Amino acid sequence: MKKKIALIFGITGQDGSYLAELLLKKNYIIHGVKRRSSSANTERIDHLFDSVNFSNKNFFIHYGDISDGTSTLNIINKVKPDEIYNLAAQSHVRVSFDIPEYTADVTAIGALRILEALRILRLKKTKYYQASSSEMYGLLEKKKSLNELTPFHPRSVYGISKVFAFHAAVHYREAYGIFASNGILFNHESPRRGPTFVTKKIVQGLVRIKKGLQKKLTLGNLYAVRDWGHAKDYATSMWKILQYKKPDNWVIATNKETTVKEFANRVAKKLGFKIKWKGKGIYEKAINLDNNKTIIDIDKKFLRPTEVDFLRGDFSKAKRLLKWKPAYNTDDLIEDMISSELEDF
Ligand code: NAP
Ligand code: G4F
Repeated sequence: MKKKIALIFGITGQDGSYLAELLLKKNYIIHGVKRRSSSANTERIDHLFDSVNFSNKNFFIHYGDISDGTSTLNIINKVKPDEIYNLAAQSHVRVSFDIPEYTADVTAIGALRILEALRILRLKKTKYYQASSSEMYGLLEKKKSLNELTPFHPRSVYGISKVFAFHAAVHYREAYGIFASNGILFNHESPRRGPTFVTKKIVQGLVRIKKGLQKKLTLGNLYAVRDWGHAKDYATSMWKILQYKKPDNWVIATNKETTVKEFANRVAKKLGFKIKWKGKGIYEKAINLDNNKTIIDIDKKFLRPTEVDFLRGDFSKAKRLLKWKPAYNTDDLIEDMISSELEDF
């Protein structure tokens, strides 16, 4: 049987690396797009290919950038993939307050460039996956589990850009018959998570404190609620979304909520710290009861001008129709992140 060909934009990122592993196991030929950078940015995928020659027999890397429409179209035309996964984005919400125009160009218009390439090249059989985000929901009227019908009210240019890309996928589906699906993924983490996202920052920080390499961990809003799953589970959902009989929008989540503070408490406990919180607002801090020193404090530079206070996803549609459900719960995720962090010592 002819092997399926997948083209992954964002292959060097957390999700791209897990998706590439999954698709290689499923006997796909993988083409990935990598940005040029002055230092190595392939550490998450180096185990999958020959990083000097940029290939193995089922794995090929192309230089590209979704802010460059011509190269994006050329790569798609050359590869003529069965499936395109658009995971490429300026994916950091806080950073999107600092570089809004760039974020919109990559995260919103980048998705449009891929869809336009599909339209211009008339690649009607190529399926398109858009990495949509729970960040699109933003400001909520009520704290409840969010589903495919919940309206969007984004709270950052990142969220606005994802709403644009979401609707672009729906529009190209309706206007041109392109198989374009949205995975509305809630937060998902792993040992490969970028170091400035809060889960990785907490795990890395507290492990380093344990090892005597760092004095304290400084965070922002402790009371934001997130629905945290494992990126490995979420990569499986992306593939399932494109195997479904028709294009659609899908919520992928765990339907469990945890605050940033609870997440930090659980990591601290698993590492054997005894901590006590005191103070309020930006003066709140956690004391390490073994030495009476501050182990976690707050700095307002990590707060956002507007925050998404609450995210919890109802994934019942994906469970029913895609037969997808998460294998990892939040505790399993924390265990995996801690044990991987400890392996580095
Ligand atoms: P990530 O680790 O930040 O990876 C983003 C990827 O996009 C990286 O490979 C990055 O390349 C690439 N990229 C950035 N700008 C690009 C450009 N102009 N052209 C081509 N590639 C570019 O993010 P992730 O956590 O894997 O998330 C994957 C996707 O899902 C993103 O679109 C994100 O917004 C979305 N999402 C993530 C979550 C989550 O909780 N993780 C939830 C919902 C949606 P470099 O390696 O060179 O930086
Ligand atoms: O880890 P975060 O930066 O993730 P955030 O903003 O929820 O965005 C992630 O999930 C989205 C899906 O909902 C993705 F679309 C997006 O690409 C990204 O992967 O922050 C989580 C929460 C926020 O409420 C933030 O204010 O943690 C709070 N927080 C508290 N202290 C912090 C910190 N966030 C970061 N990054 N750093 C802190 O020190």
